Amino acid sequence: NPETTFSELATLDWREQDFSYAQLKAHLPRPAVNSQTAAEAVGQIIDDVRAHGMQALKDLALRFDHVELEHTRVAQAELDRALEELDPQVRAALEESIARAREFAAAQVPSDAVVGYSNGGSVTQRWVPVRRVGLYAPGGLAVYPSSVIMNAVPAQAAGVASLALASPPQKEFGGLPHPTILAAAKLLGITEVHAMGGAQAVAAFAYGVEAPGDPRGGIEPVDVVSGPGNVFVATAKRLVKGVVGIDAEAGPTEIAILADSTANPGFVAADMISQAEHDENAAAVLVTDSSELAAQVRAELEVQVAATKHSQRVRTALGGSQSGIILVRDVAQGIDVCNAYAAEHLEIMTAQSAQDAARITAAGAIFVGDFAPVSLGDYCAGSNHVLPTSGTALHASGLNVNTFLKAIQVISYDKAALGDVAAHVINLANAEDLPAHGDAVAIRKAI
Ligand code: HSO
Ligand code: ZN
Repeated sequence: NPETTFSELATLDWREQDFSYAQLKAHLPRPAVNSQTAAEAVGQIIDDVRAHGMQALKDLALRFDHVELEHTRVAQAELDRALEELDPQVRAALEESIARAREFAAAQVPSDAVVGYSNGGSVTQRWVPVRRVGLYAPGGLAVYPSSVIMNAVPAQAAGVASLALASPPQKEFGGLPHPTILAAAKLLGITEVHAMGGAQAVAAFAYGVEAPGDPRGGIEPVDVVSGPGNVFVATAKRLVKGVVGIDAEAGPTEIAILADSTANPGFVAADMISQAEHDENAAAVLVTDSSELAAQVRAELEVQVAATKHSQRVRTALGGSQSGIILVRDVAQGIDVCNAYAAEHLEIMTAQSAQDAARITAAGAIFVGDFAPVSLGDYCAGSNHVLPTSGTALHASGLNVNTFLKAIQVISYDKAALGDVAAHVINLANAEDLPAHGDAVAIRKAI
């Protein structure tokens, strides 16, 4: 029945197309590029925080958050209270999410790599955590305690000794960050929480804030700033990159689904809506070789979108140029499309979902089969939900323990071991016209 089909979603019929990889990339549904930049305003805020420290943070809290702060640092008693007042069901869910994420993060910790060469030469790759991490949790419209978990757990598993959390002060909570954010921090064992938001929070973490004579102290500079945020936070992270490390810039969320005629259209539609509900700019793309499934999904969307709470937002996201249904000849072509798209989240609901998943070479995370929806991964699968968006999964990874580790290579050679390769070093040094390099070996009389 054509009246019950969801008409907002575009269809791209590629069954007859033989796109090259480059053509595929050019034709994939992507958001219209947004060249708007907040760089100038953000640059001024960063300069202000560097010049005026805590006073700037207070002034900016008044200007942007309409809150009078005495200090950014949240008292321990407030963290305790937030956890005491947390809904027990939400607490139990956060605890399960933390336990699963911790188990998986612990398993990711890499071991040192050691190679011994003849005569006692060896090189070791040693993994060392960064000293301190500043984690940002947005406030206002998006309050995601789950993102506090996703950022903090891998940092803790990496062995980062010092972890600070920033979240914007909220007028309706007496100038404190949102209570669920505070409760999540308490559950995670984060004791240093600052009521600061936006670009100023990123600047305070990157450069530190001195507060001489203040009993609550200043803010120590961090080595890595991670966590999601609005355009100001994202711009600030880009501007301080290099001074500190940052996690990937995660843009609006994306779901791609590779499905064949065996997929359940109700599940497919529900999962598309689940990510479209985040943002009007969210992307939902269905890749299928079954025009029957495509029609059934449209019918499901018609019913489910009408019934969902954030219906208008979902309609806008599904109706945007970044969303659509791509019809392919067969699952093999579908896999090529998905590998070029490099979705943040890719679901595979095909007859051979595990085998098809094994052929995926680019995705932030892959959800295999009928019972692994993205929302499981958003909260409680054990995997991380901070994942590369807008095709950056072609080269980038989701947040994991490695984000917070550095590899240091350690070289140990004795005289005999150096003697084995001394002539080669000298010959290469001469070939590069850098004879002093060779002299540094020769002076050791290793040849
Ligand atoms: N799907 C989002 C993460 C999230 N979902 C947080 C719910 N809360 C980006 O991966
Ligand atoms: Zn989500």
